[in-house]
Amino acid sequence: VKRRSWSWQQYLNEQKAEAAPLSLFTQSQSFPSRRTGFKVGMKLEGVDPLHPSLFCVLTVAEVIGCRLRWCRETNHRLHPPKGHSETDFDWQLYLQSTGSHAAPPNLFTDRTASCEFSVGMKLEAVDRKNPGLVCVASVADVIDDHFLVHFDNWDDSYDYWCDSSSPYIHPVGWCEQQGRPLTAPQGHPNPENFLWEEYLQETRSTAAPHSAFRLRAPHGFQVNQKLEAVDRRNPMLIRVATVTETEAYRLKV
Ligand code: MLY
Repeated sequence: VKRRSWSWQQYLNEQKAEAAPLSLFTQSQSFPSRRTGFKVGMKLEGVDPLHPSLFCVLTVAEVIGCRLRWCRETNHRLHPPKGHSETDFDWQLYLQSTGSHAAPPNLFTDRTASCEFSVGMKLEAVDRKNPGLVCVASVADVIDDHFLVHFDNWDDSYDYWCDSSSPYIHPVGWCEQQGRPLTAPQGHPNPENFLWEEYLQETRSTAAPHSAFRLRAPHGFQVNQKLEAVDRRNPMLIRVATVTETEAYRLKV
């Protein structure tokens, strides 16, 4: 018996199912145009996925296709590696002393784009850990066209990075206009009657301008479409997957 490896085409025929069309994927989700140049051992700086407000010294620990696994070297602020001073961490000396190389800048996608958001601006944002809540939030950091959303008077464990096209952010006044409850900052004296005008004055801050918000188009995936997806419980694995539920900006795989 001739054994053949698993085939998408055969599977789709058997299942009478359709592959999600290529046009629905972003460029980075789509077929890579070149091999990644990152190599195991290269050093770089990056966000700690469990503490998105912190930048750390990282090492490429593994490369699979176009995906990198980071090994976090430290959890101090640029959180230099243990045993190095916070104030005068020197990348050059560090690379020399560890006999390692920095990942060359050309390996990073060029993000020369910018956005209208700047640090300190206020907005209304979905708490992605409690997606039913739209809350009083601030821009805590900006890098190119991405910014860090922070929830006022909460710790940074709810923070997340997004860009101006995110469906999770809204201008000041959005909840009122939509007739939806707005979650006031933690400890607010009168959370039921939170007033933006007052709060902006008290905190001497400004609202992010309406023009900064550029909601992207809905994703367009449909139930029953097949695709390949990273298993988030075991990110080593890329699995055969089916879209089972959709909302305009979210889908269940
Ligand atoms: N039940 C949760 C809610 C936390 C909400 C935080 N958001 C608003 C940033 C708790 O009290 O931990």
